This record gives sequence, C-alpha cells and structure tokens, in this order.
Amino acid sequence: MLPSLSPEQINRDYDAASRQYKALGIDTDAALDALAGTPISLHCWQGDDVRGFEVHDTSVSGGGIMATGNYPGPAATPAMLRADAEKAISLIPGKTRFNLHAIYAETDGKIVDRDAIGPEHFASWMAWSKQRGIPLDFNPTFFAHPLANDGYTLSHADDHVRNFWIRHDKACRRIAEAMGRNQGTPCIVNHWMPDGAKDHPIDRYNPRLRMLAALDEIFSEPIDANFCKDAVECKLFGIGSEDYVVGSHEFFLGYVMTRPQMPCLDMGHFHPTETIHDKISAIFCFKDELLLHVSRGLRWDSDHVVILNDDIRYLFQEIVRGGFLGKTRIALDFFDASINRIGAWVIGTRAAQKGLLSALLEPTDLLRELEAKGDGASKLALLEELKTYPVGAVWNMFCHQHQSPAGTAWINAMTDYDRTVIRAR
Ligand code: RNT
Ligand code: ZN
Repeated sequence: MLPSLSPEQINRDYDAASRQYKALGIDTDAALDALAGTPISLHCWQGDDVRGFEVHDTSVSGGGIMATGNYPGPAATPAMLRADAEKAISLIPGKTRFNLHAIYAETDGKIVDRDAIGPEHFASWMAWSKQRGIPLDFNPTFFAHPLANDGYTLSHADDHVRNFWIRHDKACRRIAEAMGRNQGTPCIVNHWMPDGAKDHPIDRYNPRLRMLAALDEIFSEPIDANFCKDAVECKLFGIGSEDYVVGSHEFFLGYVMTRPQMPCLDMGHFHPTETIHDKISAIFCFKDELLLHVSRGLRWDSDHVVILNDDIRYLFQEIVRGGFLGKTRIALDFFDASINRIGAWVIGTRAAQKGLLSALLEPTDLLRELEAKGDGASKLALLEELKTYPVGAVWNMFCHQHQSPAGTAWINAMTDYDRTVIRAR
C-alpha cells in the first residue's frame, strides 16, 4: 500500500507552504479557487482505445489515429465506460466535463449510420451527465468508417461521400445542442477531420476549397450558440497523411480568423519540436476563445499520457500570465492502451491540473517587473527557485478540499479497481 496523508498533515503542510508563497505576494487560497473554477474535459476515448459502440455491417478501419497496447479490460459497453469514468473522476479533484465522440452513440444493437444519429442515441449519456453533474462535450467522428477509407471526408471529391460527412457533422451539432440544453451551458464541439494524403498529392488546393465550402455549409445551420460552440482542430500530419493534411494549421487559422468558430490546438499536432505555448497570445490578439487538446507527443503525434513536463508548464504559464484562463477550454486528448486506462485518465488530468496550479502560484507581477527593469538574471533565478517551492502541499490541499485522495493514495484505489473490476472482465 502506498501511503496516504492525514487531514492534519495536509493542513500543516499547507499552512507552511502558504506562508512561503505569501512572502512572495502569492495568495494560495486564491490559486485554489481559480483551479477549482477551471473544468477539465475528460476524453471518453481513453477508456476504450477509441473504439466506440457503433454497430457495423462491414469492417472499418483507418482515419489516422490509433491506440497501441494490449492492457486488459477496455470498457466494452457504455455501462462499463461510465463506471470506469466515474472511478477516474472520483480520483480527480475539481471540476470535470466528459467529452464524447459520435461513435459512442447507443443504438440498441441497431445499425444507425453516422448521418442518421440523433440526440435520442445519447439519451443515456445525457441522463448520466445530468445525474452526476458532469457537462458533456462532443465530436463528430470522421474516421473508422468505410466512407473514410480513401483518407478524405469533408474534402472528398465525390459529392456522395462529401455530402454524407456534411450530414454527419450537421447531425452532431444538433446532438451537441441537445446536450447543451440538457446541461444548461454550451457543449463544445470539436471538428477534426483526418483528410490528407500519404504521399505528395498533385492537388493540394481543391481539397482545401472543398473542405472550406463543406464547413461553411455545416456552420450555416442555425444552432443555438448558447448550447453549442464549435472549434476546428488543425494538424500537421497523421498516420497515412504524412505528406499532406487538408486541415493544416494555416488552413484552420485562416478559417477561424474569418469565421466565428474557435481554434483547437492539440499539443501533438505540430512539428515534433514545435510547442503551442507561443501561439496562444497570438491567437488571443484576434479571437476570444480557444480550445486546447492537452496531449503529449513523443517523437511524433503519439498521444502519450500527459505528464507534468516543461511543455505543460509553459502552456499553463502562458494561459495564466496572459489572463486567458476564462477564455480557454481545456480538454484532454491522449490514448494509451498499454497501461491501466483509469490510471491514464487520472495521471493525465492530475498532471494538467498541477501544471495549472504551478502557474497560478507564480509571482507574475514581480517577474514582469524584473523583466521590465532588464534584470534578466533575477527573473531567471526566481523562476528556477520557484520550481522547488512546495506546490505539492498546495496540491494536496486541493485534493483534500475536493474529496479526492491526496498524494499517492489514489494509486491504491486504481490498483484495487484493476484487481476487482478490470481484470475480472
Ligand atoms: C487526432 C485529433 C483528434 C482525435 C480525437 C479522437 O489527431 O487529435 O482530436 O484525437 O478526436
Ligand atoms: Zn486532438
């Protein structure tokens, strides 16, 4: 058994940490409040390796994403996925949302193609969401379908294929609107299309024109913005689209600059050494809302479980320093099938929250002053010293306040669930 912390110890450590931060002008209680006010959207697809519950009459494949690993016990039914998600959420302090893909529709064993899905196929998800107080987000699914096998969907040259996907996306926005109405706040819909080519297409222009027109048609549908808000996700390359992705960064940046939708930045969707933190302030010069897909690429867009690395720290520093927290939607996007999946969810979410908390515990005004004075050494020194400040004690207090195990204790709960539920499947 890994150790757990007593409330007395958590309080004692927190008091000491608070004093240390206070000497730098930082209010740890205010940081905890800001963290508590920031929901993280958990991606349903970590629970079952992006399989979904669609009923098929043909074999499906493809679409440029893939979970690797054979850890036992992926959620095979909606009930299992909900139970696993609840377990994960019980080990995550603070507010969470839950992010569904269209392939998680519940169609009662019937084949319902993607252009025919409706809110009724998400009735159980909506009831669950309401009962648990966990708002939903949503995604059309443009992969793992026979009409996605060519590698093109919304930009397909064939009207029949393209129109099918346009109908699918319209259906998804109607579902999202129903979810938003159910929860009383907007459901965020992220539109990601895998469209692209493995090798050197001659025509890079027309697919983009077709995708542009398709998106305009989709967004021309009157959907209540109080209940559904849209984001579009750019990407540099994927499996099978190594050379060319229709919805590149330039394409979608141009799109959102000329349209009301918000951009979605996924941390794994750029050149392998390119990070997203510097893009944020540039985007907020022109837009007032941004969606993040918090992920971790290892050498490529590998969607590893998020950990508290420099990329995460820089990301949240930018969001906090720029005053962008209220305008940034934080969603997770990783899928590791090689380790306990509940563990993956919890590790990644807690890491993102710790990144945010570390940024909230920064004496930003002081750092700004040092920078303005030209005192670069003091600025860098302070940033370095802050790395060993007792953020863990503040984090443990956050867990304690939100009835979630502090420190290492959650790992015991994961191991128990693994033994009694996951391995019993
Ligand atoms: C794929 C995108 C996309 C997906 C999910 C499942 O590269 O990141 O966001 O991971 O929609
Ligand atoms: Zn993503």
